[in-house]
Amino acid sequence: MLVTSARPYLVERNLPHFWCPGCGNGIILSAVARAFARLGWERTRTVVVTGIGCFGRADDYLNVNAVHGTHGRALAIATGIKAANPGLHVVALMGDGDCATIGGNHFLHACRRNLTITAVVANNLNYGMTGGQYSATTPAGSTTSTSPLGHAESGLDLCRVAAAAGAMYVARTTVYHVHLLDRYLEAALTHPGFSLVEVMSSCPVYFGRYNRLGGPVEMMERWRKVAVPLEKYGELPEPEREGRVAVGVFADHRGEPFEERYRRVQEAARGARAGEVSER
Ligand SMILES: Cc1ncc(C[n+]2csc(CCOP(=O)(O)OP(=O)(O)O)c2C)c(N)n1
Repeated sequence: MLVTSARPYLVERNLPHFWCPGCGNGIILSAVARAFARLGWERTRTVVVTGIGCFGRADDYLNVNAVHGTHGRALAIATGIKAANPGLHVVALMGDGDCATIGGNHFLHACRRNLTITAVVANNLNYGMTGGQYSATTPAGSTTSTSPLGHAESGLDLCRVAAAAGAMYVARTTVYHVHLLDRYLEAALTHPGFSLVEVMSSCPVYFGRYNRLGGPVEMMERWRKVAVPLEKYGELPEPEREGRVAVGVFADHRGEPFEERYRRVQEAARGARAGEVSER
């Protein structure tokens, strides 16, 4: 039933999608399409913006306006679109490489600026499309194609960064917890200001294989096991947090989004200009 209601938002002629068996991207894509359907968003007033990478191909399958941007720049493009036309629903779909790594600076400023844009990040903990290199979210010690002896850096906690930078709504879930994914997406898509839904996702072909996490089923099972509700995660002694992922809502604030502040500045500018013209 859910699939049927999402149909108008999917480009069925492009299906099946090109993602590998066991990849979490299809789960996230269908949740986004279902959310659009539940909210009844007009397709002509909805824009998805993507960068590059496996999840960056998501716009091929969504039957709304789409801009396929360059790696790391989805949020910069989304910012331009929303600022120019605040009446549009603007959603950026990105991988962790796209959002947290190459696009990290755009991400910080999008959180701080608080235009009403929703970022959906498929965090598979590596650069999937180019062969499993480490990204900014790859956990320390992980094996990737560029850290064959174990990753020496620590992974970035995207949700904490977003909350600290001022994003209005921030939540994390996994591809196993689809009910939470549906709930968080709907909350994010209807929240004024910048919102982020980070979805921990499986890449069995690279991250899973390099780290001996088993196949698609085992990786799915693993998300169930390692996910800990945010409140409980906070109570865990430091060593027990190792390998676990806090899921839940990291920020949920109400405030005036950028587009409203910007509209006032525009009005003031028009007023000043009109004054100048009448003085002449
Ligand atoms: C500016 C730029 N640098 C590097 C690349 C090469 N490149 C293409 S996809 C990709 C990795 C994408 O990883 P991520 O954003 O995590 O998405 P995933 O493929 O894992 O879904 C890279 C580095 C590029 N296309 N553009």
